[in-house]
Amino acid sequence: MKLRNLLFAVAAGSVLAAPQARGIRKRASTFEWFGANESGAEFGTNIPGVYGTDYIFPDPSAIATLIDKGMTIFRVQFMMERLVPDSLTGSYDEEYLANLTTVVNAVTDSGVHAIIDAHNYGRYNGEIISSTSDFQTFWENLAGQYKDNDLVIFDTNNEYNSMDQDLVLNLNQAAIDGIRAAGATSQYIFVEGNSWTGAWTWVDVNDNMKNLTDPQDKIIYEMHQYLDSDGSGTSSTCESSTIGVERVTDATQWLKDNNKVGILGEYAGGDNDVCRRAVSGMLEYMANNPDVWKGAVWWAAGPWWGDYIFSMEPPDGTAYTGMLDILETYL
Ligand SMILES: *[C@@H]1O[C@H](CO)[C@@H](O)[C@H](O)[C@H]1NC(C)=O
Ligand SMILES: *[C@@H]1O[C@H](CO)[C@@H](O)[C@H](O)[C@H]1NC(C)=O
Ligand SMILES: CC(=O)N[C@H]1CO[C@H](CO)[C@@H](O)[C@@H]1O
Repeated sequence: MKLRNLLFAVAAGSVLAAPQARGIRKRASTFEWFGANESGAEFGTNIPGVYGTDYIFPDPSAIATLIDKGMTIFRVQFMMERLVPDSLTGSYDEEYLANLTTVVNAVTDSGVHAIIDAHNYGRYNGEIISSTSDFQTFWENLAGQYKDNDLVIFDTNNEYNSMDQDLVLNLNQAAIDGIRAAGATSQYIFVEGNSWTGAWTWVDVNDNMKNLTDPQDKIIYEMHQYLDSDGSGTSSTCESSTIGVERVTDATQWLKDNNKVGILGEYAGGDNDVCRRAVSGMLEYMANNPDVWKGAVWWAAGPWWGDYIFSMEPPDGTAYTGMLDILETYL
């Protein structure tokens, strides 16, 4: 795998003519992981919805293109209601599971990591998940499906928000306990916090998350950070050219103070000069703190983004053509 990563780095280096022309220098990556979200299977509001109409699975050939660029991690979204239609502890829609597994295997067969992201905001069928025991069973069952694949990473849930803070802690702990109970002992677990797991509010909101425990000691704190004025990731305008660093500084100190490690599981900025500076400044700052930051995952690639402001989908996504040169300095 190390050799493979080295080969990717060499391959990425060969396409750096354009980035250098835009004033970006190649630096040796300090990140363990660097990649993109792979969206589609969680799309739409119809449940279960119709494959090809309401939702789609990511395209393995597009993922292969990003791997060739040097990306080493992909966060694959899915919707829990589609995977387990009856209840959190119920049986699978086997076809949806098989389709998810096809994407996961396409990633891991290439020797890079796949994050399985339950993209549910701490909710199931619109209700906040309140049973930690059901949630533990959900994760024990799902981890059982992937326990022999070391390159799978479990992401307990996307962006808990507007929930009781103890419940967020307890749901994450239940997920960890379920995953380990399934015999999945080698995989990393990405935990997320309340308030959409924002890095900028992490210290104020999610301090109790330091109490999570894992017998395998493989917890990674996944935070998200957007750089528009309200931090929602809905505008291509960034607050300032230094906003990236500013918004992750306190969280960086929290990780250091508590001997934790983190990953930026979602981030993005529009294809414009202010955002380019804001994104590269943030990544540079994180790369200079490699003891606590293990990587960053762009939001987002996927086949259905069209002309979305942050699309990393080859061959013509806005960020793929406009921002990848910045990311490539870290690949
Ligand atoms: C799974 O993917 C196949 C295409 O590969 C599609 O025909 C089928 O409808 C999908 N099923 C689900 C439940 O997503
Ligand atoms: C965290 O754990 C410590 C002891 O291990 C305990 O005193 C404290 O109350 C816990 N905090 C939260 C928010 O659970
Ligand atoms: C910031 C952002 O792009 N958020 C998106 C996250 O993914 C969900 C579902 O895929 C979208 O609805 C959000 O807009």
